[in-house]
Amino acid sequence: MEGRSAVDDAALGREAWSVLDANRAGAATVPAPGLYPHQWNWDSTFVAIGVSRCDTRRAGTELLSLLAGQWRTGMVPHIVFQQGRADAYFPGPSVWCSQNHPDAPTGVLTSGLTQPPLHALAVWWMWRHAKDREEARALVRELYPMLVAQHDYLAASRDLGGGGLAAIVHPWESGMDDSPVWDAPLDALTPVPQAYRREPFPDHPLNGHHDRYVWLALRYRDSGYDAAYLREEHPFAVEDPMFNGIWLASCQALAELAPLAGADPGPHREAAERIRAALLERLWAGDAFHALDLRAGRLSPVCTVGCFGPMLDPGLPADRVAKLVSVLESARFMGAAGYPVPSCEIRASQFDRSRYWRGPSWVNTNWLLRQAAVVHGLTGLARLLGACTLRLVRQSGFRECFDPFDGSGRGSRDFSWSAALTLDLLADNVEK
Ligand code: 2M8
Repeated sequence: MEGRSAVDDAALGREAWSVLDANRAGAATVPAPGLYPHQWNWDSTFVAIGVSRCDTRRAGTELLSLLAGQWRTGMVPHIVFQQGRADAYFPGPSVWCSQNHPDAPTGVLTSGLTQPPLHALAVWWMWRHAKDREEARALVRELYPMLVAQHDYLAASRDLGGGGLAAIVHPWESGMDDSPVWDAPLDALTPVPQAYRREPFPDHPLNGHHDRYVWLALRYRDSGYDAAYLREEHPFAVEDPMFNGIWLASCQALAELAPLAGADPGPHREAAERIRAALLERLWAGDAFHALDLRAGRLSPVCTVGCFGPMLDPGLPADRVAKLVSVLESARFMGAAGYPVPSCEIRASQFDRSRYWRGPSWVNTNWLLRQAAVVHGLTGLARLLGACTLRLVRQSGFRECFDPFDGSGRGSRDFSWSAALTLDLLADNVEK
C-alpha cells in the first residue's frame, strides 16, 4: 500500500493474529469477546478465508468445527453453541431447542436458521492458497460431501418462490440483520408479544423489530423446522441478492473442488447457471439487484451493499456489471463516503451512519465486493476497496463496523472477521 512499509504491514498482521488467537474457543473462533461467545456461520467462513493464507490446518479446523453442527437435512446453522456458555447470548440453546429435533446433530447444540453459504468458496480459497497440497486435498475430500449436502438443502428446501433462488426466512439468515431491506416485510408482521426479550445492544435493532425477530424464530421452531411450513405459511420469505450471489459463487467453487473429490463438476456448473438466470429474471431492478419479498410479491425499493452480491459471478453479463459498478462508485455509495462501502445507499431515508447494517461500512462486505471486482478484472476498483479497508482497520482497529464518513469504529472491538480478512488483504499486498 502506498505510504506504508512492510514493517507496518507485519505489525498489523501480528495484531490481527493476536485477535484471532484470543477469540479462539477450542476448534472454533468466536466473532468477538463478550457479545458473541459462540461460533457463527459466515463469520467462521471469513476466518477460514483469512487464516488459510498461512495456516491451512486452522482454516480446515474452523470449518469442520462449524460443520459439526450441520443438520441431517444439510442445513448449516447460523450459530453452533459453545458448551457451558448457554446463557451467554440470547437467543441461546433453550430457545432453539435443536436437541429435540431428529435432524439436528447429536451432542452439539445449534440454532435452527442458516446464513449465507460462503463455505465452498472458503474451501476453494483454502485449496488455492495451501502450501501443503496433500493436506489441503485431504481436507477438500473430507469437506466436499458436507458442502454438497448444504447446497442440496438450499435447492430442495429454500426455493420457496419456485424460481430457482434460495429464500431467507429470517433477517438473521442474511447476516445483514438490521438492513432497511427487511423493514417492510417485518412491519407487515403482527407478532404476538413474547416472554423472551433481549436487551437491545447500542446501535442495534429498531424498536419493535427485536420482538419480530424472536417471534419469527419461535414460529419456525414450533413448526418443527418444517420445510412445508416455510413454503406454505411462514410470513417472512425474501430472495436476497447477496445470499444468492454468494450461493452462485459457491456453486462455481464446488465445480472447481469436485474433481479433487473424484466427483463430476457438471451439476455445480449447471446450478450456477440456473441461479444466474433466476437472479437476472427475478431480482434485477434496472440499477442493481434488489431483494424480492415473496409474501408481498414486490422488490425492495432500497439499494444496499447486498444489491451487489451477484457481481461475485464471473459470468454476469458485462452490461449489468458496468451498471452495478457505476452505482457502486457513485455518490450513492463509494463516491460520497470517505471510508466505503456504506451498507445502505447514502441518499436513502433509512440511511444511518451509526446503526448496524443501516449505513456503517463493514470489512466482510468490502472484502466480498473487492473479490467481485477481481473476478471481473476491475483492478482499480479492487485496489481501492482493499486500500480503503486497510485504512479503516489501521485507523480504528479491528472493529465490527465503521462510520462511512469519518472511519470511526462501531460495535464490538477485536472482531474476528475484521482481523482475518485484514490478513487476506495484507497477503495480497505482499504478493503484488
Ligand atoms: C450479527 O448477527 C447476530 C445474529 O445472528 C446478532 O445480531 O446478534 C450480524 O452482524 C451477523 O452478520 C453476524 O454473523 C453475527 C455475529 O458476528 O452478528
